[in-house]
Amino acid sequence: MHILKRRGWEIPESAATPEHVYLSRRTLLGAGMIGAAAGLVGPAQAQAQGDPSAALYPAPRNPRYVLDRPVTPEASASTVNNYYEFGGNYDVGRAAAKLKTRPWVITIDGLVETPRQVGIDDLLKAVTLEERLYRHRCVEAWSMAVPWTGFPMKALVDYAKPLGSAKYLRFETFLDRSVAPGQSGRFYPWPYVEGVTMAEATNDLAFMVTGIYGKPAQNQFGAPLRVALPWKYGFKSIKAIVKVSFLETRPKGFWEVVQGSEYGFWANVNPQVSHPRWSQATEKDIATGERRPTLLYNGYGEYVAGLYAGMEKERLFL
Ligand SMILES: Nc1nc2c(c(=O)[nH]1)N[C@H]1C(S)=C(S)[C@@H](COP(=O)(O)O)O[C@H]1N2
Ligand SMILES: [Mo]
Repeated sequence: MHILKRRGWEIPESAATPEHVYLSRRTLLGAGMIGAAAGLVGPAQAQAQGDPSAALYPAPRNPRYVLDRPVTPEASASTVNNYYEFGGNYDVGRAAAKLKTRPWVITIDGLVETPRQVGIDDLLKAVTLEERLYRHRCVEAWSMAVPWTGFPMKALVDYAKPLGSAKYLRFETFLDRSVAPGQSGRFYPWPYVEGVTMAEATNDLAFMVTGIYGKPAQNQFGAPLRVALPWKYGFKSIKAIVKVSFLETRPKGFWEVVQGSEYGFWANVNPQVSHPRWSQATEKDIATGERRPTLLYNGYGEYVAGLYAGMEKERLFL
């Protein structure tokens, strides 16, 4: 972050997209310029100041999670993002880059042994990062497949030490109107909130994401900490988390509050249950534009179908 600021004089604000930042930092490191400008001893320190977690990447890939389609090119995945805090279109990279992700404190509260606050880098020391190839299916019928880096949500649950009475996790995104223009839209119930059951949170597939494509996640992906629940519609995968609460009662998600007739708590992917305004039978690949049939639980039924046995009366697929 410090480096970013110091480099303000080198590149115009308009060119400061994450990829430009990355590339020009490397160029500067090669020329030995950052150390000189910042008064640091060397490139390693400069890099560490830029992102304290950079040395944790790339993390080893967990071979258990395989795809049935190619990985979406980074250039596509990082330019088609949904992040309403930074605008209603999909091109939010530049706006989201303004969010400061260090220091970043996560509050853990509710039904836990001891409510606590933890900085993201301390949390990263308490877990082991791995890479997983996951499909990602937005409720708006587009999809991608990406290499996330992160740690099992179960590790977060273990770290939090919930009480036996905890039945749900509730996640909350930052709230800062000065940096996120979308949060000035008073129609929406900011901050963004999402939730899962304890059984979902401790399922093998539930993943806390800190990185993508073998490096720390750029802000548009939800840095420094977001969720990935690949068997559910994308809106469940909340970004930029500042609070995790353990509750006895079911939390209401952001979109459920906005439009409960269209977006529910479970939001499991199902090609046979249409959104009230469109079909979910197929999905469009964000990179190629190709349409492919959508799969029940986004193809992850072997992992998660058991979670919903006997719950046929619930709105499992909205
Ligand atoms: N805080 C926050 N989290 C969010 C959203 C958002 O607008 N704000 N959008 C959701 C939706 S609808 C989708 S599809 C995914 C998109 O993730 P991606 O941009 O990494 O593809 O993020 C989800 N998480
Ligand atoms: Mo979405």
